[in-house]
Amino acid sequence: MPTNRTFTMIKPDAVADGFTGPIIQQIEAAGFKIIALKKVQLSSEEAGKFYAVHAERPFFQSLCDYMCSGAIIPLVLEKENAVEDFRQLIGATNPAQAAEGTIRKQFARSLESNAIHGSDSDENAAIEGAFFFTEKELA
Ligand code: RTP
Ligand code: MG
Repeated sequence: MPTNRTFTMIKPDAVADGFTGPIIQQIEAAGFKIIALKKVQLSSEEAGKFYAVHAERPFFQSLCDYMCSGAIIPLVLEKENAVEDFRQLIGATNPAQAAEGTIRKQFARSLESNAIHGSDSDENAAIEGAFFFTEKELA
């Protein structure tokens, strides 16, 4: 995947709360182009695989239970400086600490149910995008 791309998921809390539309609107208004988008429900096993980097953390099981508790919307996005700019747009992991106007500040419920994911590096964006989408879907 080119380095001007990032990967995101609208998480189960935000999908259930009816915030998919407003969140996508803000993503596009911030200059990100949607390359790929779908709606899926993760199995517990898939959630564990996606968040394998956190396998030793105390919140891992709870995170996996949450991530497969309802539908999610994975997307691949394109913009110059995509990874960094998208992390700015979504705000801090804990919505209580997220800056005003960020997506997590506006739409997240809690530290765990924090509305949206954003890849933390170009390398992980490519890995995470390939987790959900085929090469053809990303072309
Ligand atoms: P993400 O990967 O989802 O974009 O979030 P992040 O980089 O801001 O945060 P990260 O440290 O990668 O954590 C992944 C997700 O795990 C949940 N979490 N729960 N209970 C807790 O202490 C805790 N800490 C993190 C959140 O859903 C977080 O986004
Ligand atoms: Mg992370």
